[in-house]
Amino acid sequence: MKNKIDYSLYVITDRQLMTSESIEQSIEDAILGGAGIIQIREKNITSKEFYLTAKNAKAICSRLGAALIINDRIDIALACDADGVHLGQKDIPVDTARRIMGKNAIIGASAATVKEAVQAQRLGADYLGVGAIFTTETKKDTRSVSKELLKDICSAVSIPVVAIGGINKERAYILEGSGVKGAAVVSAVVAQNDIKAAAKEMKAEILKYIGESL
Ligand code: TZP
Ligand code: MG
Repeated sequence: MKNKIDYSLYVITDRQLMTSESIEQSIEDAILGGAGIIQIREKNITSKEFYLTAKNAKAICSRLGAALIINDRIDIALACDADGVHLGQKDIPVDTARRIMGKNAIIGASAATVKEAVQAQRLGADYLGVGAIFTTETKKDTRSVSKELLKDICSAVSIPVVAIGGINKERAYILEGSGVKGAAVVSAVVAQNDIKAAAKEMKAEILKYIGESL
């Protein structure tokens, strides 16, 4: 799984913003629209609810051939046999997560500076989420990353980088020439009326600017 992830369209769930009846439906529709990697991001539910959602999500991702990443929670990722975990600068360190999860887990890290990016790679991260590229209503405590800095980060590391923060169809142009392997989006997909169609259109836009074909 780990070596053949399609990072081009990375969709992150959001219970508050989603137009679907359930997280599971958001995930299924996003994958059917072309997402190769899904992250479940939950901030306000119980561990039990998180686990049950993640377990259902894992079954959907396995059936449809997408990777499942859990935000923050190594315990939930292990419990539901997810493909990996995504860690911010305030979460458990990447090398510690690696020790707990093993070599096959996909460990992603957030970085907003070259120093953080290089450090995350050195500690064993498999990919980086870099942003916020644009201001976004979806997450309050973001740091801003310019196109220049995004490029510098991509040049400084050899692992895949995905851009995040306020990226939508109209703003996918920012990816051009940056060196990213894709974009991670919340509202541009899960907050749209037709999640599957939004994912399909978003993926086409991303591929147009990162220079890969569908
Ligand atoms: N991390 C940095 S920005 C962001 C996260 C989780 C939110 C991205 O959401 P959107 O709706 O794609 O701007
Ligand atoms: Mg986090």
